[in-house]
Amino acid sequence: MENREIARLLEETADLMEIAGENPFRIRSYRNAAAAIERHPERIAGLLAGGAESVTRIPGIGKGLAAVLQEIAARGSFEQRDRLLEKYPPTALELLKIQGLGPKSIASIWERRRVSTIDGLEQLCRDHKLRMLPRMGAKLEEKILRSIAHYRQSAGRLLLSQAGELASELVAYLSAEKGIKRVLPAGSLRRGKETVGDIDLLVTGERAEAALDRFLAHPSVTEALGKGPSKASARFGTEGVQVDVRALPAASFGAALQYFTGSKEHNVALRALAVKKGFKLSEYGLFGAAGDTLVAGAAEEDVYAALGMAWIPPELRENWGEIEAAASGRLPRLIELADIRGDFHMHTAESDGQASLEEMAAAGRALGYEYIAITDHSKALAMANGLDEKRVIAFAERVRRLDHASLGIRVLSGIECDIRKDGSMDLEEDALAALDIVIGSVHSHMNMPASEMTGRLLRALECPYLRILGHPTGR
Ligand code: DGT
Ligand code: CA
Ligand code: CA
Repeated sequence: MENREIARLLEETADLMEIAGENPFRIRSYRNAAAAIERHPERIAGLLAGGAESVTRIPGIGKGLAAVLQEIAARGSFEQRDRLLEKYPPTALELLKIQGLGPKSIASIWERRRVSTIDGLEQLCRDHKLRMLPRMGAKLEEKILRSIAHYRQSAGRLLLSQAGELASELVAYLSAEKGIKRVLPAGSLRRGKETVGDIDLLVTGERAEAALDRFLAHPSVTEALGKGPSKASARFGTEGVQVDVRALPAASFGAALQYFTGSKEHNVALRALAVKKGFKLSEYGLFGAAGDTLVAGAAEEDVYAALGMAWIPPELRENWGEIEAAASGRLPRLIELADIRGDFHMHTAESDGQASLEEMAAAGRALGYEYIAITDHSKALAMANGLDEKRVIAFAERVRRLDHASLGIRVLSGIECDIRKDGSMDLEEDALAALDIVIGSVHSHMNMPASEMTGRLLRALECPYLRILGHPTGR
């Protein structure tokens, strides 16, 4: 099992413990351990082979958790998780993703109505039966119906970061097979979309077909969905993500990469243009109109070049005008990670971050940044140990005294000041004035009617010290 999967089991169990109303300190310890494991550079499964002591060295993992980890490594689950899953069906975990529904409500709905699925919950709301349960009302029913609609839109898709991690794990795994020359992600993952429906991998090399068997033999495959001579599909890992692997001959690898990178809209437009120019374009290559002479196929660049245009970065391939731009040499230069000169939003251990100011400065310098702004939470976020006016002023003073030359990076003093319900700022202006930069963010009362929320934000923007509006969409 990969660390990511072990971490997920622990997180899931912590969620179930929360639904069961168990000891908050134990729940915290599971979550902390999950975070530590996910971050840990070595494979936990490998470490465990050397005995329990090898994992108790990791901060956040004591003897009790080490035993749990050994049990997970041995049989893929552990006693406490099994016990909770007997009590609550696994679908209850999905209910936690519905905004507005906490673990206590989920437990109550299950105990009183035996409902543990999203469809069941939706029905309860539609039948106005949720409001009959203690501490629930008509307003909550409406809110939950909205949350369910929102959840369904994004359900089944992975965040780009998660898909990227899974894909690189698989790329490394498949590349280890002899006779495999290249393994590349295509599809929405290669286009850098925010979410990814399924992962598409392309393989080439004289033994590319062998990669299909190796893929299906991967220990994290949970369900094989099919295998043909040049394609295999399976559900993968605890997330159940679909992965499609295609084995391709080198001569058409570029054309296939172009085709399977998509988007579909980009492909349709490109194919129409090819036809207009007297070609035929498919995943097998760019051919003359008769379909028998291969014009381009081995490299993606050649396909675009033969169509009279510059190679188009995958991130632009959505048929939003990129084909016309490429044909007339007007493609924009994309912003790369290396273009980022600094970061204006970061928390430290002063509030709910984990590292100190000095550690953040060192990390910023290592990334090649010229500056960072430290912007911890303000006092309204008491749970995050937000700063009050006194601490803000002391912090601004501390930053002024820093020896920036020896830090090797410019550090600015800042705050992520909470915007109150009425649009006023959480801190007095004197304190805000002492800082280099002020971010204002909404963290509460997210469900106001649009006009009220707009009024609230406009009032916040009137504050003369506010320079940046934080996470305006609430994400
Ligand atoms: P996803 O998986 O929903 O995040 O989005 P994609 O873009 O990865 O879509 P997917 O996995 O269904 O297909 C991968 C690529 O294959 C897609 O971007 C373009 C190409 N493709 C798939 N179906 C068609 C089709 O019917 N026509 C054309 N022209 N291309 C297609
Ligand atoms: Ca895909
Ligand atoms: Ca696919």
